Amino acid sequence: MPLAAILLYVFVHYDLYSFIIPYATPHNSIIESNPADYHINGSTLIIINKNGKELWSFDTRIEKLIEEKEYKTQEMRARNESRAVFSYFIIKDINQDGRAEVLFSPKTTDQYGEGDLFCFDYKGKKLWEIKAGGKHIFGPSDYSSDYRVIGMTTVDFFGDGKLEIVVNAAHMDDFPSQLLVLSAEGRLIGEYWNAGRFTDVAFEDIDDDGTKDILAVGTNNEYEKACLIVLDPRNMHGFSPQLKAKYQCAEFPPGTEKFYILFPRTDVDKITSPPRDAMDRIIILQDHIIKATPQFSRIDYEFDYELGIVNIVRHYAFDFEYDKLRQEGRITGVLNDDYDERLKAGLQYWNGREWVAHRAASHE
Ligand SMILES: [Ca+2]
Ligand SMILES: [Ca+2]
Repeated sequence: MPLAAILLYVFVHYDLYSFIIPYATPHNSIIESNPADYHINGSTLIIINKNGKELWSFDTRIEKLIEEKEYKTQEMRARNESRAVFSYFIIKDINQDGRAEVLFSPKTTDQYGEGDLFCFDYKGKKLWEIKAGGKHIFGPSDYSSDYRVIGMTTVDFFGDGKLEIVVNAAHMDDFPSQLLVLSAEGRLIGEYWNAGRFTDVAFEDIDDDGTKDILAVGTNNEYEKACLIVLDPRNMHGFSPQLKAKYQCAEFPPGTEKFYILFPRTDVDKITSPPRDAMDRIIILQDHIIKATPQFSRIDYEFDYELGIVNIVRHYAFDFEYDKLRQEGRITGVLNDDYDERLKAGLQYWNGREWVAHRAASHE
């Protein structure tokens, strides 16, 4: 080997090793010490790294903690379904410090004693904790502070890389439900109360001001209808628009939602389904379309980003059910364009004072 080649060989290898070796060790140690997965053993959460080695554990002291497989089933749903099924457990670098945090909400077999959400750093140090819900009076009744965390999800609302946490919480026994937005540090950014469960959320900057908006859907118990609520995470307070005193909470101001829309019941779902409808899911489509689908009729309602209705899509299953009920004499009517127009006209928007049958914002 000529001398020049030997020198080149030494130089290249020296160079490679001088870069690889010093960086290899800390990099591996980050992977080694980073939370990657978990087990649940009795009342204890056990955090493991990607090689399955135990890193640390946290004893919830809850004897009736649900089993690991139930946590993992929920995670699978969150991953596989096209709706944001809220997780009970998230491992993610939410504060952008290069290490994974662990977000954990203990779930119990009888669903009582829930409502806590913990955030741990990669070493198992508790960074913060919150308790969802609270003791409030709605109408004439006291509602206890027994709330469940239905689930949570993370989203970067402000485009700074740090993740905010959206928590879906619900009273154990009745309608009060709370959607919370927390910063990566656990600070409460906003909370909105609804007289009915939240079932799905989507995040999209619909007014193009640089902050993602929250499109939350669920049910409203007073009206027994599916609902769509548009919220700005920077200005999120108060309670859903309710007319009956039973559903109102004197402690909360009127809600700061941008839009609140109720969806019409169909003649089919009133016959075949339980009294109260709820939204199954919300999805943002291409071309600035928001698609919301109530769970019984499965009819797709497509809105533009100003929440005007642009399209209604009925599916085969609904038409089939309709024909069947018509043949049985339980429904009179025809499925045609007029039918769809009546559905569109059946949408109700809250205009800050009352429900109206045309597009309106809550605060205009
Ligand atoms: Ca982190
Ligand atoms: Ca926005």
